[in-house]
Amino acid sequence: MLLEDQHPHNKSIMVAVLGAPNVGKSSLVNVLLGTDLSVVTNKPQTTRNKFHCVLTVDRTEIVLVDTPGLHKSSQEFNKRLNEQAREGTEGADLNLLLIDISRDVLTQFVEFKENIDLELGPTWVVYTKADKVENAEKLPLAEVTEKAKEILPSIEKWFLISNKEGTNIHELTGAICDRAEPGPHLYPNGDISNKNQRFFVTEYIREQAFELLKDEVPYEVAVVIDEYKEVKSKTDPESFESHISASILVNRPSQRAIVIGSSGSMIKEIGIRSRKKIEVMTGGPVHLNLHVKVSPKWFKNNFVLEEIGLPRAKDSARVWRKK
Ligand SMILES: Nc1nc2c(ncn2[C@@H]2O[C@H](COP(=O)(O)OP(=O)(O)OP(=O)(O)O)[C@@H](O)[C@H]2O)c(=O)[nH]1
Ligand SMILES: [Mg+2]
Repeated sequence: MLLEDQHPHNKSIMVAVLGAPNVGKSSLVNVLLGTDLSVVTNKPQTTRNKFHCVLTVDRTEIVLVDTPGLHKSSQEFNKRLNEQAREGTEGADLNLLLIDISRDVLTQFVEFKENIDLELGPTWVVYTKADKVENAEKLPLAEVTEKAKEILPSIEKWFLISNKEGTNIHELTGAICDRAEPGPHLYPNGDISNKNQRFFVTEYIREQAFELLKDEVPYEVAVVIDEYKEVKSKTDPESFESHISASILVNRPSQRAIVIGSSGSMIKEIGIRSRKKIEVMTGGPVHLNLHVKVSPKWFKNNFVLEEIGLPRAKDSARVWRKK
């Protein structure tokens, strides 16, 4: 019998999605996938981990690697985010470098080059947010891209897209498929990510915390799962419900009060909104129990950082000595 992942017409390609914070990387991943898997907010540094999102077009598997936005920072936490982005390029056959055309374009290339600090393989520039600029298609993007090649010689071609309006998404998908080489699929069993449901539960809770909280609070929030159980439904023994307890970690007691909100209104809203998205993912009812815990300077604590999938970076400043 012919194994499905070894079908002679199978093709596969791994594509790293890179760029500064807030340029629309996770939005593009979701638009290509056709589902809201990756978290998107209007605040920069929403994505904290690199991970695979899998899309299959006919016999071509496209493994998209969403990554955190690359930026300059001397803080340990941000260094680990940048490291995730750099690691996202490992094994990639193609890099998509996203550039927001509603911001200064050449500066983004220069800063990207400084922050990635790696020799990149084949790279396509994807200019995003075309809908935000009037007559965007008339911008001299061909000339700009030529200049950008002096900074990043691995650039091969460019696209102008809008995630919001779907402009040129079809063309981009087609070009990626054409670029894929014959070979077995990395995810032959139909998995759509290399991260499990626990990961996405923490992401969907954090996404709502990011959306609803202001100032520094979203950046000083992390989410960890305390308990995750699938139990048979009492009303319908054929189906399952998820019982999930999670903690929202904050840095200071004052932030705990903010995340709880007056009479618990904020934590209730975070719970209601994130539960809806978790239920879509699990396909069944979810009982979500949220707690807020003060964990001072959790973003400098190696154990917490490891737990939320941010291991030490090559340029980590601190040496975590054993006692
Ligand atoms: N108008 C417009 N807004 C967009 C477009 N693409 C993304 N956005 C918005 O830009 C913001 C950031 O989008 P994300 O997809 O989270 O950006 P990101 O690059 O993944 O950001 P980080 O994870 O923080 O690095 C969100 O408010 C999106 O709705 C687009 O094509 N047009
Ligand atoms: Mg993102």
